[in-house]
Amino acid sequence: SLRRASNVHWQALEVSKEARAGIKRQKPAVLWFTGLSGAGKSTIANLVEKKLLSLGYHTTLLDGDNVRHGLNKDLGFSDADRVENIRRVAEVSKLMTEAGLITLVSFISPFRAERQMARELLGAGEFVEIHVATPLAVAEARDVKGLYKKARAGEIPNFTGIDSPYEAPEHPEIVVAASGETPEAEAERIFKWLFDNGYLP
Ligand code: PPS
Repeated sequence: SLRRASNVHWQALEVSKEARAGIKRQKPAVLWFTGLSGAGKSTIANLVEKKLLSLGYHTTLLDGDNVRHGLNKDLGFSDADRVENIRRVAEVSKLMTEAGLITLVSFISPFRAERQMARELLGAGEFVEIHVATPLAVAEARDVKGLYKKARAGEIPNFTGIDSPYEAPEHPEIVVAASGETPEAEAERIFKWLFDNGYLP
C-alpha cells in the first residue's frame, strides 16, 4: 500500500465537514451498531434513523446485507474478507461524516481490532459504538432468515457465533437489547443518549 500511495499527496480542502453540516441541524457522527446476525441491528438502526430524520437531522445508513450487494460484493465471510469489509465501511462512513451526515452503520463487525480502527479513523467523539447485545440463544431461537439452522447443519461455514468468533465490545458507548425490551424502546433509549451527550444540537 505504501507503494501504491507513494506519489499521492493529501489535498487540503476549502470547506470543512463542520461547514457542510452547518447548513443542517446535525453534528456529524457515526453510530456504529455491532452484534450477532439476527440480533436486531438493522431494526433498531432503522428506527433511530427514522426518528432523527423526522426531527430534521440529515442521516444515512450503511447496512451489511446491502453494502455486500454493491461496493463489497467481492467479499465473503473469511476473517480476511470481514476485515476488508469493515475497513471499507469505516472509510466510507468517514466520507459520509465529511459530507456532514449522521451515519448509521449496521454490520456484525465481529472483531475488536477493526472496530478500534474505525474509532481511531473517525476521531474522538465522532464514533458511537452501540452493542446490540442479543444473546446467541435468543438470535438463534428467532432465526428470522433461517441462517442459524443452515449453519448448524454445516451448510454455511464460518457463521458468526457458531464457528466464527464474535468479540463483544468492552467499552461501548451504548448497550441495547440485552434485556428483552422492544426495538422501539431501545431506539428511544439511543436517541435519549445522543441527546443527553450533546450529539443532537
Ligand atoms: S461482517 O462480519 O461484519 O463482515 O458481516 P456483515 O457484513 O454485517 O454481513 C452479515 C450478514 O450476512 C449474512 N451472512 C452471514 N453472517 C455471518 N456469518 C456468515 N458466515 C454469513 N453468511 C451470510 C447474514 O444475513 C448477516 O446479516 P445480519 O443482518 O447481521 O443478520
